[in-house]
Amino acid sequence: MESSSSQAEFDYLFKLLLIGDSGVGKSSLLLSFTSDRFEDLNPTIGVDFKMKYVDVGGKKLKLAIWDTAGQERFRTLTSSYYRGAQGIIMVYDVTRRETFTNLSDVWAKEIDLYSTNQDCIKMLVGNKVDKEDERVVSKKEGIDFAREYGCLFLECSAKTQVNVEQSFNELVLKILETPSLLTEGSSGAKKNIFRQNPPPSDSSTSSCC
Ligand SMILES: Nc1nc2c(ncn2[C@@H]2O[C@H](COP(=O)(O)OP(=O)(O)OP(=O)(O)O)[C@@H](O)[C@H]2O)c(=O)[nH]1
Ligand SMILES: [Mg+2]
Repeated sequence: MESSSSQAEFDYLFKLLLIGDSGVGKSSLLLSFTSDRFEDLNPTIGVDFKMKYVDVGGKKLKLAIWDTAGQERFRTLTSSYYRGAQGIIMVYDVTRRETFTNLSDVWAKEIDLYSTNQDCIKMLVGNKVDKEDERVVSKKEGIDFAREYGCLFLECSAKTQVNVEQSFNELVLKILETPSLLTEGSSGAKKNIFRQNPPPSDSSTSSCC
């Protein structure tokens, strides 16, 4: 995945959503992906948002990435952000078992309830693999969950950046391979607010009375 040089035009606009328990590293993954940085972040209040232009699969893409708060008190607010998302990244912390069990108890149910794109691509991400000594969820468990729920899957670390870009890359590639997600769902196709109006059509062909 390359950062796109031209930010003025793009082929598709994709809405992506990050969900998962508080503290699993959603905001850290987003910061790592968009700014190549890692720092100690405060818990997200409500919802945060970042944009990134990338070139993937020969297409210029504008990614609008919504980073939701994992804390339960924000659940009503965050549920409205599932609407229209072409990709949803479910994050858990490989060092905290409850963040993994909550995927089926909480997060998969939220997707079923609130996602509006039936073909929406789901990606499961096990974060914090740099803390291998503290790991309590095995890679196999992640693979099995992803298979059962029909998700893509990768383990990564926002801290070391391992597999962070690959996670977004794989998700976006899969969206590009899904025709139903490239029509009205990504209606930003070639949308460019700075582009001039098209030239007026040839008046000789006009059928106007
Ligand atoms: N070691 C390690 N720590 C991480 C990693 N990713 C995030 N953290 C730490 O985990 C804590 C929580 O990270 P956040 O990115 O704020 O988590 P979040 O999922 O956005 O949490 P909410 O906004 O409350 O939902 C922070 O102290 C991060 O520094 C990682 O890959 N490795
Ligand atoms: Mg956060």
